[in-house]
Amino acid sequence: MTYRVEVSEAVATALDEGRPIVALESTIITHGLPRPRNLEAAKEFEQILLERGVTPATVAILDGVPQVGLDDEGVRRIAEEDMTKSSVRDIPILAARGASGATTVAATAHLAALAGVRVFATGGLGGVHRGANETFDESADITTLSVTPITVVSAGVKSVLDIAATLERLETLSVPVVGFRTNTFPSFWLTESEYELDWRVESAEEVAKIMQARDLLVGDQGLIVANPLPREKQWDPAEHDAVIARAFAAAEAEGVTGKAVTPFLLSYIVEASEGRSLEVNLDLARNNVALAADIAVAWSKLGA
Ligand code: PSU
Ligand code: MN
Repeated sequence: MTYRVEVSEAVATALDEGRPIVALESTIITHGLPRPRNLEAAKEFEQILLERGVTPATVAILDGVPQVGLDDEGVRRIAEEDMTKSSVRDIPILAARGASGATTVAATAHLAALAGVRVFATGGLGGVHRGANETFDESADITTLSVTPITVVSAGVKSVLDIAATLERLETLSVPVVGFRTNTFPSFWLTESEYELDWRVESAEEVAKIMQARDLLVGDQGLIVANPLPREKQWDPAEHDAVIARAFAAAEAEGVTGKAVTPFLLSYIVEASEGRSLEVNLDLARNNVALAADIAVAWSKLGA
């Protein structure tokens, strides 16, 4: 048996012709957003790309085969099936068993880059969890991006993580982080965090040039583009702080650990905010998909 990554016809054609492509993750759909809104969101993210002349490449593992680019049935499956949350280390196990999995930022970045896709939009990256000095809970998103040549557009990392430690780890692992028209690292639902960034970019073309320089001077390495929501669209900071404190208390009371932590906190927060955090989450994801489209277009124009 030969193991392989299946690239959809649309993505294969766009790759051949040097046209812009943006990868999208499936864990945000399967585990990060509530049903049935998640199916609508998955279709909407693809539509934002299509409207800009960009080919969507939603990534998931279906019946053991990693897919880069899903058809309508594939998109329906990631929204409706209880498939496992899968990082890079899970890929060979799912492949050997013929099982299905939703791919995290790490697994999506890895599979998309393997297929030759160079730009990826997500909501928030995984990072270093609070208390990681005891639990060692640091997302494989971070280490994967240190060895994977893909540009990820995200609204920073969620304020449920240890943002300072996440930025330190990215520095240690030589993953560049640039703020898109901001000097401050965003914190997902909020436009800002208290952390300043070293680098700010003003345009998608500038990001594409950094990617080109990276390929020539550094090699296989990710690039994080931090894209904040406009302030008028952020979540109310007071409600944000209160709900997050309750979410942590609930996770601790229920003894949630490991890879269940992120989905638990996300769904708790949606419920406790009566859906207000969800609208912000969808807004920031759309915002990231649109910027990723611009970067993919700029990248394809460089013909690198
Ligand atoms: N952040 C979100 N929504 C999500 C995730 C992160 O706002 O759904 C998902 C992403 O797929 C990310 C993963 O890669 O959680 C990180 O999980 P962990 O912390 O277990 O590595
Ligand atoms: Mn973890």
